[in-house]
Amino acid sequence: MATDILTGPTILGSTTRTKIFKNFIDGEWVESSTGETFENRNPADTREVVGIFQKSGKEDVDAAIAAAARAFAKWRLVPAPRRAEVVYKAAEMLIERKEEYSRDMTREMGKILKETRGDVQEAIDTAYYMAGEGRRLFGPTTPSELPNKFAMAVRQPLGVCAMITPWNFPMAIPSWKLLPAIVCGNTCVIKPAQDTPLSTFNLVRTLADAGIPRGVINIVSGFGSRIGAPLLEHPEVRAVSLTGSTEVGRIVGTTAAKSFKHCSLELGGKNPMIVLDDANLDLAIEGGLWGGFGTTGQRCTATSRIIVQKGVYNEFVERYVHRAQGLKVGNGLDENVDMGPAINEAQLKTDLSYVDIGKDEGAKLVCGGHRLNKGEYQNGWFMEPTVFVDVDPKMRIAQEEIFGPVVSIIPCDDLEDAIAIANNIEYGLSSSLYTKDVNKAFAAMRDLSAGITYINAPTIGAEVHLPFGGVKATGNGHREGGIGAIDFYSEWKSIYVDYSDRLQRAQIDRPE
Ligand code: UN1
Repeated sequence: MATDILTGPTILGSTTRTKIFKNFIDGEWVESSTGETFENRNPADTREVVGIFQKSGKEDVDAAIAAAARAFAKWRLVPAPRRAEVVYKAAEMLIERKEEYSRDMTREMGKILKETRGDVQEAIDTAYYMAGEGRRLFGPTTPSELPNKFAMAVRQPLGVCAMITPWNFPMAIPSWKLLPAIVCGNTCVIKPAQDTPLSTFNLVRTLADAGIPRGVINIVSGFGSRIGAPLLEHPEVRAVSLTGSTEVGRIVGTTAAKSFKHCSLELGGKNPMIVLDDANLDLAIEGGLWGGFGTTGQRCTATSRIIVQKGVYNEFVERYVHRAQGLKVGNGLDENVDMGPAINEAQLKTDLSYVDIGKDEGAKLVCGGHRLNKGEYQNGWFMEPTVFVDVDPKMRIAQEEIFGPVVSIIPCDDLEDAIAIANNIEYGLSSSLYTKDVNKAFAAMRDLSAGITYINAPTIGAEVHLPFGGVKATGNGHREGGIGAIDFYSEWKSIYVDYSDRLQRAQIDRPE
């Protein structure tokens, strides 16, 4: 097999040679037909070029889809348990490569090593889970209403699936999509986020090393503006899966609808954590810091609103802010760092613009709010952990997804008030409640409108064998993770076998 990496030209001022990564199409590592490339730079130190990737065009997309379509003819006939064995083997290989891939991910994405190890682990967990599904893929058998007739439903693959993935979980999220898709017998073309293609390459390279046949998984790197439409509009593509913003989701959803493709959208969030007077405050503070500033707030599940009951409001705010001020910001490769940079300049600008928006709206800024760009920070996209208090739930900082380290703390009267505030929002991905009262916990589990609710834990940290996704503008009703993913990447075929040797008319012949 051709190598996936070329050694590129020496970059100015650097003594090391930068690696050039190629597309993976039909089992070969190939350069883009456009002849153009783009740089992947480290957001903690933009002097470092992590790799150079292909800036692909329509021709590359068409070649990848054609390869996937050819591979589908054979792959769908490979028994599912055998398909799953390759996925199992990839899990074992990922364990061996975990440290290397985690370091690569911190360099391209910025989040701290603890978290990038978690990201690779999430891909490993998904691989083991989906490998097991290869021996299930259960469907119902059921009695027929007629004698000597057998009835069942089986899962069938869809065909070529297109995946568009985000930069915040650059290995975990591609694994949520690719692994159930191939276990179900589909073939795939994936376009990784342009900020973080390397981690997706590492995942796909591992799957290739584990023995995925040529054409079953193809990677085309580049920019959505150029290759998004050719991927989404191609008649041969039967399913589309996107994790991204609500704005992009609307475009992808309407484009896919025109040719009746299955379409799974995982979009924005503005996730509330409720802290009641009876909560374990130490635990709630710890959870709120992890949920709010983990991944620099760049998770769709990030705890971006903390709704605190009046009896503990002042104490919570004081202690939370004190702890947030103590978080160490820096390069995620340093094990002492708690929070890495924003992914890129545009995201940092957005984060900072929301600081101004919050101030203009009259929210009280009590922590952070500034860019860090001196000394160790001068070459990265860093900002301080930022907290607004006394936030009105209608303010933009409490309604819009920022995707940065900006937390809004909102006072509330009681659980009922808290749930009303929590639900009065466009999104509905994750939610959480801190209380020791089991009655209140169960009421919240029922009434919070979100795809995920945590009790006594923050809004982040979903496990891969449970459904992942949200309500309202967070998605279009599909779920990733667990059996939801199998449901998306397969479709039902109902089968009737009549062994009576005579015409039996359903609904008309009604035997005694
Ligand atoms: C995302 O933010 O896009 O539940 C995914 C979590 C992670 C996945 C987050 N396991 O926070």
